[in-house]
Amino acid sequence: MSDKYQDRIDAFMEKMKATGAHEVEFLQAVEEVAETVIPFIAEHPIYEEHNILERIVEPERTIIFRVPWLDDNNKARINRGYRVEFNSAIGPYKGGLRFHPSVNLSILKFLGFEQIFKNSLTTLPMGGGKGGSDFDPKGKSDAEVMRFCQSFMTELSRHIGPDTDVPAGDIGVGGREIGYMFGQYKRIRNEFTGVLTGKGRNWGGSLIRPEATGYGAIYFIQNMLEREGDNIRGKSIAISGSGNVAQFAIEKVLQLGGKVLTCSDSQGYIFAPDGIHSEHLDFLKELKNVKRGRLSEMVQAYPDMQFFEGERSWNVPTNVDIAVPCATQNELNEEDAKKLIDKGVKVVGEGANMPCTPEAVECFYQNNIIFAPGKAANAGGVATSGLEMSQNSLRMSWTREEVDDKLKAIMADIHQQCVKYGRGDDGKVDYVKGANLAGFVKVADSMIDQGVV
Ligand code: NDP
Ligand code: 2IT
Repeated sequence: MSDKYQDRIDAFMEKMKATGAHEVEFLQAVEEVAETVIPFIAEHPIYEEHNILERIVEPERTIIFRVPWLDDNNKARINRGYRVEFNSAIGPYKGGLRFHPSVNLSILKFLGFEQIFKNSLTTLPMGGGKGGSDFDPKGKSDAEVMRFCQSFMTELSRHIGPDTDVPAGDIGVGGREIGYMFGQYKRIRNEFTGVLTGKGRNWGGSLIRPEATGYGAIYFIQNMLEREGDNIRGKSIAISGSGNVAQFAIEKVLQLGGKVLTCSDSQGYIFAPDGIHSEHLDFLKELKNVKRGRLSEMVQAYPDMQFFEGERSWNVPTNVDIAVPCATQNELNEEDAKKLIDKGVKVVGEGANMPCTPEAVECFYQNNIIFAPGKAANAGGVATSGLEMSQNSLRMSWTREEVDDKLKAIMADIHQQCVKYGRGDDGKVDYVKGANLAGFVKVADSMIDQGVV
């Protein structure tokens, strides 16, 4: 972050606010990119000549639609559906679908914008997109979720395709929802294609895709530690969330010999003084993925654990070496960052998208905490979606080991790209800068090659 360019950054952000001041999450994501990209552009005027920054912050297309469905009492219900097709310079739009009551256009634009850079970092040919709905799957029957997914896909199917736009899961969208949406797409189009990723194993899914985001985040943290001559073995780790990303981040930490002290859901967090073991993790997966229960139920089965209602994992009562937020955006603020620093945290890796507020990130930066932004650390999920697309095109499937090796190699490559673009004169790596610049250059150069479209 350079003071020299602050006026230009401020002027750019003022212009953004003039047309969309209410899109707070989107502005937050744009500002983080602008802070590193504007100084870079000043030194590389070709991007200025082609006005790339102003072009890249405008989605190519935004689709908003009504999603009518019948609940179990035959009452008509309505939700709003979205797909933000943000940037297709390096490949078909690619990115998840989120079903959560908080979903709005600002949140989906922030996620779609992040996805452009993340997908570029994976080295695979994928553009950026995101979509979803304010539908809340919690408390709904399987039949209600199916009817919602079918209605959502009835409209979405007009806009997507295996060479156009390939959605996947995100918060509230897992294997069950992808299955219902895939079935409806196939029925409407009479086509069995790789139009979605995160599919079931029997119908075109890739091994390791469910694990990929959590595993990838821990591989990335391992890469950062190795650069310091260290590793995860024996480290104490605070994790937030208890969904797809958190579950497999926990699993990989256990495999690498680390100790996970916490996980959480929207109602509170669990503290496991002796660490979460594989038996606990099996219980957690069953509880969240099959029974669709609440995390607080875990302490009934394991009385040695404690549940802190209404609190976040960052209140963990003991020291921690590493924090991995895996729940949602802005779930770790400046106060939380200070608490973690007081507890001895040395490394923070974002498993979720933008879970740390800008103030928290600044606090980590000022205190020399090694910090990995989501667009680098959680890119393993979409990278493995890219591998699923390749397998679908080849009409082949790779083994667990093959996919896992490719995932590891991609995470190591992303780490290298961050080091290349983010290393300072003192040898320290600014991973935010590195990820933004490495992600930006490939997309920007492709936009220049393809003209004003
Ligand atoms: P899941 O729906 O599987 O799990 C989400 C978890 O986060 C749950 O524990 C949920 O608790 C918690 N959570 C969600 N919203 C809130 C909130 N507003 N406040 C507190 N806790 C909340 O989602 P994923 O694990 O797939 O996604 C988690 C994060 O990782 C998101 O930021 C997502 O964008 C990101 N991500 C996901 C990828 C993927 O492949 N799935 C890839 C890359 C990033 P509760 O059950 O109580 O709602
Ligand atoms: O935020 C993300 O990268 C995802 N939710 C995964 C997207 C994908 O297409 O696999």
